Amino acid sequence: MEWFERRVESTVREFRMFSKDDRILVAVSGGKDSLALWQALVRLGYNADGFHINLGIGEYSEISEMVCRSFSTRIGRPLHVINLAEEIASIPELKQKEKRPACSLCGTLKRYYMNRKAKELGYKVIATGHNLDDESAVLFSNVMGWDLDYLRRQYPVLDEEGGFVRKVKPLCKMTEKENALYAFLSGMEYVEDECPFAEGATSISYKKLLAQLEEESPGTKLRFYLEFLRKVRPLLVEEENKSLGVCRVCGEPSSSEVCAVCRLKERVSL
Ligand code: Q46
Ligand code: ZN
Repeated sequence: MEWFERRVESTVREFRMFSKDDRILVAVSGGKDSLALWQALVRLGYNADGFHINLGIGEYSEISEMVCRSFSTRIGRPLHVINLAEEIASIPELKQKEKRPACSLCGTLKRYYMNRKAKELGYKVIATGHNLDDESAVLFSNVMGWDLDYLRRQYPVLDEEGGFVRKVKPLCKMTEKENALYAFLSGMEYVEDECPFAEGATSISYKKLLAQLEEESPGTKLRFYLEFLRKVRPLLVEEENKSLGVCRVCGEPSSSEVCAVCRLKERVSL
């Protein structure tokens, strides 16, 4: 556990994610990664509170919220909860109305409300529990399509910019296994079931491939990810300078006149 926490701390320092004076909002789903992150940050003396979005996905969401609430009590830090059904509509409802994959809607909405609430509540930084397995799988898939915009944005720190709160991934060097072990050793209760919509995620096949490579040659994942950060990403950043506007309706950052969530809201309220 000490090793884990030291490694989280050194990652935070290496990428200059935040300091002990910053107010940090940790996005928690109820799964082991995000709860491990929250606990590690608190134990390291960071000023970190939790934020949970109830997605309205039946029993899965009910249990997730409960787990987050009891974890918040356990570590003695406040948890902010919002309910998607109250803000706009639940994920299953939106999927029905929009005929779009649940995860793409869910991703947009999580990003939006996380950012919005962080600002409303006065937090300077949003921390998420993305791990090395997640990051290397996403990198793999972006490399397969040579998606330069996505590649450029793939960094464990996204600075505050044009209405976006700073976003960080302090577990980017930890594997899922390490997070699970930390959670286990802490005697933590977390949600083991996956979201019922998780099945079709394309990143799963990349995770499998990477796991196979890792098995044959340990360290592959970490090398793949860190060498990208060190050697390739700086080249991509150099020639980038895209400016974002703000949504005419809600004032959140958006590349179009009315942001995706406000357009969605308009459609579902018809
Ligand atoms: S919660 Fe949301 Fe995930 Fe469920 S609907 Fe898809 S994106 S799988 S991290
Ligand atoms: Zn908007």
